[in-house]
Amino acid sequence: MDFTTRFHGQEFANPLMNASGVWCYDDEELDAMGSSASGAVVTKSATTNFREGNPEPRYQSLPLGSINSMGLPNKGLDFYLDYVIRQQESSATNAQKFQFVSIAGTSPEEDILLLKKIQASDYKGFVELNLSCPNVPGKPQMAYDIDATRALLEEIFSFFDQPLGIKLPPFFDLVHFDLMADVLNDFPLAFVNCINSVGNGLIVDVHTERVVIHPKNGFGGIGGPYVLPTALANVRAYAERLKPSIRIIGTGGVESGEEVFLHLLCGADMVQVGTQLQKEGPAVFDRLLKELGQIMEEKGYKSIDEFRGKVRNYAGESNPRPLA
Ligand code: IRO
Repeated sequence: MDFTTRFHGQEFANPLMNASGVWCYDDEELDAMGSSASGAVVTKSATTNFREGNPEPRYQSLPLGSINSMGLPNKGLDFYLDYVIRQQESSATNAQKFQFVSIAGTSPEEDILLLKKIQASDYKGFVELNLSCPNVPGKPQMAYDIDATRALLEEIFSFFDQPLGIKLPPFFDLVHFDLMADVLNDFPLAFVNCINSVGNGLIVDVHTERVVIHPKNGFGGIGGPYVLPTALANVRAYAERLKPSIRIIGTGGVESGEEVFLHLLCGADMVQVGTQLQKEGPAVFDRLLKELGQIMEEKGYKSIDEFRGKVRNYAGESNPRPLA
């Protein structure tokens, strides 16, 4: 089965990646992702300096997904740049996988400083700018402010010339998709990644009558099967609205090969896995590829490009985007 995925001139063995935040915090986790069957790897969203993150417990696995309020724990941008540059310069067969560095300043000013640091480094690859972290107390999810997002992108593209994508929070109103797509289409963005966790959900244990995580009185980002319809809607909404040069990474609700297939069918170029990777560890990628291969075989597809973006409306018509 041919899972080969082209993404802005880069070729990956398959479209699967970790979602930033899961299995990408330190050397040990990143090495394990490197050895996994994933097509690519993204690093934990980085700030300028090391951050401890929020108090524990800050992650809870749930029957239908997960809730987290990690609070951006990370080892600082230098650590992730060094790691990825080392991998890229190595002769390892998996060196090609390390093409995505995620950053998340706690202010627009910090985002700019992080990007200037990347620009001045030897890193060559994609940058995923996270404008949607829901868990830093007192800090809004930047991308919900559409005017502020435009202003930030204007400043970024006045100096930054490496391939940049942004990680978006979920939107729920078609007018919001229109407004955000109008902003994104005005910039030479390489990709959008949708969606981040559904921010500020609340999980309450009926027996103890308590919330299940400590930070923010229990409010946290929801992931996993709970969010699949929202994730697919966001992927499809941007596939219908963005210019073809802005590619799409689909994230949210992948448990099996079926959800990988659905993300691709709705228009995702690559697909990230968060909650299920946390549950199952990096071996999840072998299973997902096997299951995706079985679905493709049953349907008679030999490559992903044969069905990518071709979801049909109720009348049976499809409106795929041009391929990468
Ligand atoms: O709490 C986190 O570290 C976190 C981040 I930066 C994010 O973008 N999304 C998420 O669910 N958790």
